[in-house]
Amino acid sequence: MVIKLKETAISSAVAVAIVVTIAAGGLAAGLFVGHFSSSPPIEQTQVKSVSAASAPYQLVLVITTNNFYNASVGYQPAFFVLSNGTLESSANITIPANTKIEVTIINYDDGNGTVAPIYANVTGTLNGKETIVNNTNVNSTYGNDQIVVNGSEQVSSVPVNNIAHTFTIQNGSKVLLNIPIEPSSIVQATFELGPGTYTWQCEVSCGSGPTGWDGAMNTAGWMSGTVTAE
Ligand SMILES: [Cu+2]
Repeated sequence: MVIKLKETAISSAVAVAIVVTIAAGGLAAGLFVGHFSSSPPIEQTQVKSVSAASAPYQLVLVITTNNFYNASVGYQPAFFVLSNGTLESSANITIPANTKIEVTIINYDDGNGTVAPIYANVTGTLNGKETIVNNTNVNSTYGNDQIVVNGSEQVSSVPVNNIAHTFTIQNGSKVLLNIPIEPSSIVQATFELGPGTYTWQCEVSCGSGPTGWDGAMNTAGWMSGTVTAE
């Protein structure tokens, strides 16, 4: 009995699909061959191109801690690109040029470095802002800095002593993009880059050595790398 019901449901669904296909084909033929043939199906082409242009490109970066660097340095934090469910190297990040990029940075690290005050400001993003989705744990009310986080919070800067890492792109001394990232937080921002290859760098001294600028900080795929917009 059950099997028979399923069969009936499937065959009627197929029948409906065939009818719809024939109807759509007839409509399209009418538009092209009928007396509307001098004007193309404007509605359809416009809808397609607008939705494609306005959809931002999704870039997801993940910062993990305790990545083995080498025997003398030990473990270091590192940026990765989340791609099809896999953490891939952040050494050379490729994005489309002149396109809205919606970047989500998932940071599992609390950080232990210092940063120059200029990098406390959000720079180069839509409205000069970033959204901190959460700054300690999912469902927490207070983050480490005692900022109340109810779901998410839009900020144009982050307290300088509460930045674990940054995702920063500079052209010489000009800051093109700066996204400060709070400890154990998820940060979202939208930006756009013209074509070219840029250097990205975390500006928090989260690496090894006396200044914290060795190890991860000066190694591509850890706390620096390139961004190619093409
Ligand atoms: Cu860092």
